[in-house]
Amino acid sequence: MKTKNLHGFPHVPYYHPSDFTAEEVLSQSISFYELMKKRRSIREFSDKPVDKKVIENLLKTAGSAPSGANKQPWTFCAISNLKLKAQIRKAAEKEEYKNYHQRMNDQWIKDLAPLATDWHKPFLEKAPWLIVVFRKSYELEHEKKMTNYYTSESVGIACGFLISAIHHAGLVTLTHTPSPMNFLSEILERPENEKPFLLLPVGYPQDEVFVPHISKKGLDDISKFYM
Ligand code: IYR
Repeated sequence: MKTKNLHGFPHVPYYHPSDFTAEEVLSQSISFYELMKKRRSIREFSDKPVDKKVIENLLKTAGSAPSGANKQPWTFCAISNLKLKAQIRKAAEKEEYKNYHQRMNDQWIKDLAPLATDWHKPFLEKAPWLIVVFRKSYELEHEKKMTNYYTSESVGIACGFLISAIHHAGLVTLTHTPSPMNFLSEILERPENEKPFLLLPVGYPQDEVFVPHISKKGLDDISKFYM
């Protein structure tokens, strides 16, 4: 393979996935938007199984995300074990009960009302897979702490890849953030350098699912062009 040395490190040719014309670039940008805008957070899952191979591919996509100094500061725990899922549901509902009854202020409760959520989290058992994403703020190398960089940004981007891959595969998820989440470290026996970041139940939706009638801001509201 052709290589080039830059600052003493080997660089390999970048193979662009295709040579699209400007028209094709436009049509690609439209078709991806058309696909992604159909994505919704789904809380009602079918118990139809999803093959482990599918989850592996989704995680490989997440792992292809960019990260600070390419440190890849993440661990994706994929759980289909019924006992573990039941344990996670029980612990999450305990925290969520406190959230909905004490911790969230009136404004927060009001903001959540259109989503019709509450402290019950049956999807944590019903979805065939739970993916718990952990953020590694440092690595332990020979008992030495090696700091990772921009870990929240990096893991956030990897989660974006993962959510897009789940949707592209025809499956559904929701971004569940039970708070506090440390029970996940205990149940999954994660090391000290890993902190729970996000929980994604993954599976097929139930036969008939209704989602909140909400809309996204328009381009003018989210962007400003400087030309
Ligand atoms: N974590 C809680 C509450 C919740 C918070 C936000 I911000 C949401 O967008 C949705 C829910 C729960 O999962 O119910």
